Amino acid sequence: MTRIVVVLIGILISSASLAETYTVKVLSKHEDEKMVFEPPFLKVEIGDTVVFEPTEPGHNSKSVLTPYGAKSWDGKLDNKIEVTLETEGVYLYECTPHKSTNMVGVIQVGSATNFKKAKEFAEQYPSFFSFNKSRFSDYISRVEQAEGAKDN
Ligand SMILES: [Cu+2]
Repeated sequence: MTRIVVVLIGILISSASLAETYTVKVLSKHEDEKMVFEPPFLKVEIGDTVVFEPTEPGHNSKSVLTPYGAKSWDGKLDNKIEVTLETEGVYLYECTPHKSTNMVGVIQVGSATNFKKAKEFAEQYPSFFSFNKSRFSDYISRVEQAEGAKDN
């Protein structure tokens, strides 16, 4: 009995320590890009956490497309926000004040269950100006798709 408990605790500890935390910097300028998330594309596993770090003022992070059943987020301006991603699929997010300049990002959690929807959304994303117009599609193109994966 004691042995079973010890094994169970061991499993709990090892699975908890497997969850990772990633930081996305929210920037006004990065190299030759303006109004940008860094890194703009992340591939993580279910249960991992992404922290949006308000590195420079005047930005936020808000999800605009999440997989079915997943939690959305809506960060306040200049506030750090931590998002734990419990549902697999593709997540698209924006910085609300700079959506018109395509300040956007993509996170893939596990397999890309909603890839088609995400791609369509990104293609129709209203970009009022021509700045960085290809960003969403560039980031989406980095999503890894498993062969024969179903899409919902
Ligand atoms: Cu911004």
